[in-house]
Amino acid sequence: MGLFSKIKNIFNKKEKKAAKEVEEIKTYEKGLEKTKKEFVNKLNILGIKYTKINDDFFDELEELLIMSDISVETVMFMIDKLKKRCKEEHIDNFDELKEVIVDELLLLYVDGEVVSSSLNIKSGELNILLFVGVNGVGKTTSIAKIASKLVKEGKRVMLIAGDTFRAGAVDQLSIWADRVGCEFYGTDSKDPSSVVYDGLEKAKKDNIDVVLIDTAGRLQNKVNLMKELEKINKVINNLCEGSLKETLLVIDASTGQNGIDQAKSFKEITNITGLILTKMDGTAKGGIVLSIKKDTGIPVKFVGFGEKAEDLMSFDIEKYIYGLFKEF
Ligand SMILES: Nc1nc2c(ncn2[C@@H]2O[C@H](COP(=O)(O)OP(=O)(O)OP(=O)(O)O)[C@@H](O)[C@H]2O)c(=O)[nH]1
Ligand SMILES: [Mg+2]
Repeated sequence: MGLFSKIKNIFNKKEKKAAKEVEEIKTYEKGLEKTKKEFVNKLNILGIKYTKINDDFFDELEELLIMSDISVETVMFMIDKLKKRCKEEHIDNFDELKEVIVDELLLLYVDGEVVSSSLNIKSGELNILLFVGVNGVGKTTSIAKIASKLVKEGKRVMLIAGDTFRAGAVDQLSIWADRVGCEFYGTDSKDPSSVVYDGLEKAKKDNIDVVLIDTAGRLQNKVNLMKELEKINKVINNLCEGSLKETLLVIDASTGQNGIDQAKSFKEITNITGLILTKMDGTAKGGIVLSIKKDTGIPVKFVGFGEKAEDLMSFDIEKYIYGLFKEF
């Protein structure tokens, strides 16, 4: 039995069990509707066109995978692997190949590792989460959504408004802090690293468990952005050595390959520990999840399926694969 069949069996059983699990699976399915329509339906059409697998089939499959925003390099790797398995396992029809395709897509992400999507948060100490990403991708709302989850878990949470560039950014975060019911520090009369300094002093005094720091997305160029993040990192290190647990890069999934390029650029600037892929609900480019870890080496920690707090989900590769290929 292939990996996907095993996952399907587990989830079919799960659907009869925990209500929370069922809700989560539904959110994945709904959030992936557009990707399913574009990608999975087209795969099925390919299967109708080619009942027997041949080179033309693989050419079209290659094209479809590239169109789904999986990088060319990864697609080539995947096609080679599929061809090899077809030969070795004597697969010559689409129905048999289907399962192999899904398994290989899953393996693209997992790649022999145990990939954890949970945040590196330790109890009994200060944990700092830094959020970075270009403008408009969903940094501030992701912070609010994650803060809301942490507050519900009973943690003392503080948001720090390190975006002092965009007019209204400090107020936006402060409103979120009120809504979520957590502490807040911010002022736009200082530069970001001073705000982070003062905010962290307050967090230490107030015995905060988790601090989430918002940053600006619209620094004119890479050098400026690098300098700013360097300064913020220095402040965190000087004041709270060992407390920076995650630097999370937020990416708008609908930007596809461009998002992967952003991840590569940010990786050069700072130590990114996890990705948040937002706006999956609005795009057919949900396949980006599968190749982004292979292309960048960074795991996906959260995926965003909508604007509500519960639409930001801890990333679960099995739920993702199931949501996408359930009826495949
Ligand atoms: N549909 C959908 N919308 C989202 C999602 N995540 C964020 N958004 C929306 O995207 C818009 C921008 O979000 P922000 O959180 O302000 O983005 P930002 O990165 O902080 O933007 P700047 O501060 O301007 O750099 C908001 O209208 C959000 O509601 C998602 O997963 N799905
Ligand atoms: Mg923002």
